[in-house]
Amino acid sequence: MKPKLISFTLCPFVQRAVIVLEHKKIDYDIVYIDLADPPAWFLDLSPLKQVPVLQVGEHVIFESAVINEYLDETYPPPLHPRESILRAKNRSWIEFGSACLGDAFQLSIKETEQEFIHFRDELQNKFDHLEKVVRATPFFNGTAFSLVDAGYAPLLQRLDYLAALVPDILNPARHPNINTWKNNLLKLEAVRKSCVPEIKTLYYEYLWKRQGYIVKFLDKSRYPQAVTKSIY
Ligand SMILES: N[C@@H](CCC(=O)N[C@@H](CS)C(=O)NCC(=O)O)C(=O)O
Repeated sequence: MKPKLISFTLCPFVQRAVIVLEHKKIDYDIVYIDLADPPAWFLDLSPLKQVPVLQVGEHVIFESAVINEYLDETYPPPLHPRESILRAKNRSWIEFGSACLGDAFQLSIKETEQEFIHFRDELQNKFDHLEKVVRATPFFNGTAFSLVDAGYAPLLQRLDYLAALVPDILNPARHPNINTWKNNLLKLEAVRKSCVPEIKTLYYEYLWKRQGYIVKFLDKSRYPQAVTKSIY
């Protein structure tokens, strides 16, 4: 049964699942919805009204980490480590990645410099922990690409875009392993194919629409001056 993924172009959580679909070369369909104006069928389908949702026949699976576990169990080769203790640790770090995505999102939309700095520091402090466990040779666990890599690539891609505006969002001197890991992940074909080609432009347009503190660093001449603030 060909899985169908319900997506929104800018969603990093959907990208986690697309990376696994692409890496495993699974035949899948993808349907994009507009989260600002979600269709009725989506609101019926998605219990949390969120993407990603994976439809497999009449079955509906939601939550990116759960979708990736399903894909990993169903389509060989397995991407999680074989040893149960390592698998459990990888799952813990995938959860941690979701918390980092939360900080990255907040720092990209908060309106004051103080709030921006707060979430930047939250993220840096979390990265102090992550730095100690990332091998980056070239992947999180070492040589094998695994679900935890798919869990972080969308975050690291967005941080790369944000750091192009405010360099100290990423700190290679403080987090050298994370920096190397980011560069290794962003080169992968599955990661490049996990989003629409115009993602960077769409991401900056999204920042502009949110009008957080960070838009101070965008080239204002490229965006409409009359802004209708939108959350999507
Ligand atoms: N914990 C969820 C988070 C998914 C999520 O936050 N999706 C956002 C888009 S990136 C969404 O659908 N937001 C719509 C809403 O919350 O109403 C996962 O890992 O799949």
